[in-house]
Amino acid sequence: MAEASLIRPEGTADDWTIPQSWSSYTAEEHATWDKLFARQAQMLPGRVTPEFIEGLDVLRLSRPGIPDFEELSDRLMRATGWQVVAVPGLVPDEVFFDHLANRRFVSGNFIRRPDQLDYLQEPDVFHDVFGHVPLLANPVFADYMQAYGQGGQRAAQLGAIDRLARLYWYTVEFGLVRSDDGLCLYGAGIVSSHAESIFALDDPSPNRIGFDLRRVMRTKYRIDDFQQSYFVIDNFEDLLSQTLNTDFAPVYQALAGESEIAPDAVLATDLVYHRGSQAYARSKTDA
Ligand code: HBI
Ligand code: FE
Repeated sequence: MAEASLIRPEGTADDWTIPQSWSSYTAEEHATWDKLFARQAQMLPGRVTPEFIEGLDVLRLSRPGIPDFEELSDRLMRATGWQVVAVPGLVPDEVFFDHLANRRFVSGNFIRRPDQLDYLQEPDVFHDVFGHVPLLANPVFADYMQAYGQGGQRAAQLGAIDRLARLYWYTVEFGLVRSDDGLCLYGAGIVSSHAESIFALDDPSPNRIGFDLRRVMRTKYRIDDFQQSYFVIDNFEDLLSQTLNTDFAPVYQALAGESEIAPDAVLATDLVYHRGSQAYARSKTDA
């Protein structure tokens, strides 16, 4: 995350939270949410991990349209002790980690315009709430997200935030998980995107590789295009145990001596579910 670009906007608290101002959403903004929600809720069953579908119920509140974070947080708090707080957009890494470590998920309070339905760079309320919140209702994933926040605070002390950002990117944002009959989606960046929900599972161009913590922490990623590699976990319990039971300090030390891996690379040591054709044209910005 480019820190310099994140200037705390006027009226934002020290922890960068702002009022959601639910009553100021327009009918068009609520309609945009309903349109995005209906499209994804219709196309995801059978494609997304079942825990996501189970978690979707937490979003089915008393009214249609953009969820009211107070009502949403009441329900989420009862499920896993999490709440959703509004922020103006991306927040500095340390602020982000502190919120996660305290079971607060930060969500942009703005929604994309109707002409941005299929893609926007900055996470809006649909990406953050539809993409991330349903799995926060799953106790194991909820624990993983808090462990990630705590790990982030430690990584910040060790100057290793970029390593952890890659772990977040290739799991929380763009992760796949094994199921009895193939691969399923779970990453928020995928499930909140109609096109990538199809691309990530069906397109022949990206690699699909078995998740390995150190391998992922060495792998660069792109922020403005479909992923060139997706990493597949066995289940959330395994992902959580790899995070909880690892002292990351020696891992960061070891990684410092190892080369970085390009986003489209396949290593001889990889567990390859699918070797991508990489035929898909790309923009050229590595993160
Ligand atoms: N801020 N609002 C917001 N949402 C995010 O997902 C987010 C962020 N800041 C940093 C960040 N994600 C990632 O770079 C973390 O891995 C640090
Ligand atoms: Fe996200």
